[in-house]
Amino acid sequence: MRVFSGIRPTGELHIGNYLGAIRQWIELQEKAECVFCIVDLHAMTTPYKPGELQKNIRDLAIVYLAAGLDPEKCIFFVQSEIKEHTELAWLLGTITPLGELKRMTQFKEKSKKHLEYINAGLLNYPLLMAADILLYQTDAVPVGKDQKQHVELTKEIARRFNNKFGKVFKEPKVLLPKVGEKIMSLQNPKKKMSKTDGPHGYISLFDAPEEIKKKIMATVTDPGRNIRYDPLKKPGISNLLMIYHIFSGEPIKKLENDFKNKGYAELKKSLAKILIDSLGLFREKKKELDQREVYIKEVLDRGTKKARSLAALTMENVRKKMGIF
Ligand code: AQP
Repeated sequence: MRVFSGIRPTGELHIGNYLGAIRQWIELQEKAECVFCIVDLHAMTTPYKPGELQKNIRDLAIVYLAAGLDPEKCIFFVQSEIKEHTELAWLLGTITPLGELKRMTQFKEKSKKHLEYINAGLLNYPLLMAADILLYQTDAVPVGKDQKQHVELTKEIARRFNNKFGKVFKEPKVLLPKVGEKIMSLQNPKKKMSKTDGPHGYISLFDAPEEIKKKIMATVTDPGRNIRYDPLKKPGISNLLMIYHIFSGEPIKKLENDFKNKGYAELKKSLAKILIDSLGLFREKKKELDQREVYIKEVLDRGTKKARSLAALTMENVRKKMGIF
């Protein structure tokens, strides 16, 4: 089975990115051929600082390594290093109706969020994502729930291409985590946790213990004192219980019981401790990797070489089928 996924180098990674995507990747690298990308071209579709992009790419490579991805078991590389991604995205655009791109939830949400920056790249994001996935003959794409719609569109595009020009692409399926597919913002539990929403809404994988404690204690919760998992009526507390459950391994029912006659503050204090302990390892590994510039470059270069040969094979086939050889 071939697996592909990627993350935008747009800043600090948070526990939502970890639980929705990376945690699945770590399991998958043991049983599938995995290709994990740092999708820098996607990062340019929302406001960004060119002077910070290279640092963000390097930091994301460190996250991949610190989280436990093993470059001996999977390929990882930077998207813009392989020109086939943009070439295929263009070609896929010629067979994709405009209406399908306009109805994508991410396009609508990000257009609302960045009114001054509604660029064509944002609209075409799913085409580039489809190219990323289809170039590697991907069977499965492990992502959080917010990206499900894009993977479904990719499948549709692959099917349309194969019907029109002859079979080239596999039709990929989406892989959502069993739990944690959508971790909510700490400041607004009705919205998903997001890197670009400001640091108070998320816990970064590298936050210091005192920051973790401060952010968890300041989490927006719900009226009342009852600690009960009910995402509709109690979105704030349910989000905290879900995070607690995944990091501690304790069933939610047991947590509800343990905190039955205790207040929200008790739950928050205990969760902060769990997070501080769980994320301690990331911080240590990051410190070590920060000193290993040459190694990180080598890992990415090696990944680029492997990915490039896979991408070139698919592209040769696409070009032939579309009549541009
Ligand atoms: N809150 C979340 N819960 C579960 N999974 C999540 N993902 C993102 N947020 C959550 C998953 O993380 C992967 C990487 O996402 P991305 O950086 O490529 O883009 P994104 O979905 O736009 O992530 P952010 O954090 O919201 O970043 P910004 O603020 O830059 O847009 C994906 O698999 C995603 O599903």
